Amino acid sequence: MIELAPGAVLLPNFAADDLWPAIQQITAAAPFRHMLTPGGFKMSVAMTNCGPLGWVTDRSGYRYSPTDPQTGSPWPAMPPEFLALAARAAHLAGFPGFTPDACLINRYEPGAKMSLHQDNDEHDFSQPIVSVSLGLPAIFLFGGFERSDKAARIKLHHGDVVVWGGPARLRYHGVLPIKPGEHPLTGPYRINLTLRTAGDVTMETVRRL
Ligand code: MD6
Ligand code: FE
Repeated sequence: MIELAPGAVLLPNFAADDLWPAIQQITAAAPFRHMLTPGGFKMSVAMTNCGPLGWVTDRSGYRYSPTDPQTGSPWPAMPPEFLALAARAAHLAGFPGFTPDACLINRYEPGAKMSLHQDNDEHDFSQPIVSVSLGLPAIFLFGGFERSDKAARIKLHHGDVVVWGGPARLRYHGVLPIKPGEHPLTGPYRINLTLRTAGDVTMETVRRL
């Protein structure tokens, strides 16, 4: 376990290939799609979700939704092995009792990236986020509390898990453009799972940037 900052740890090679069949089942029911930002740009990362709540974005803003806007159906169920892995990782990192209600699944093709952002659409910042990297490696940007703060570059490999919460919960972070490659499990992609507690979104208002 490697401490990245107070409240943030890297668990190298913590996740196993056995998550892959569940990911394929989820994406068969709720396929990856390139969502629109509130500003109207198509995201380079393709996304889907599982669990009671899913993170979505479109012209009207960022928010959590209990249903897939593409089908109107609930998101696929959270696989028990996702919950178990997330709880185990969070516990090791000092956050016992983590029970996520949302899992965003990101798929990066070569060139896809994630600009610096804060995860602040959740209602309960006392809960951590567990992030699982699979497939092609990525350079993760781990910044400070202002967008302009200098960001550390951390290479994330297949199986690496990052847990962050507490004093690190609102740090800016992002992912540099993925380099082309071929991974035995995921082929030409990097897959990232982020498990969160979104909280009560029944009175949800959307965040516009
Ligand atoms: C990614 N991850 O690794 C994007 N957010 O593909 C995130 O945006 C992220 O890894 C919050 C906490 C952990 C993360
Ligand atoms: Fe994030």
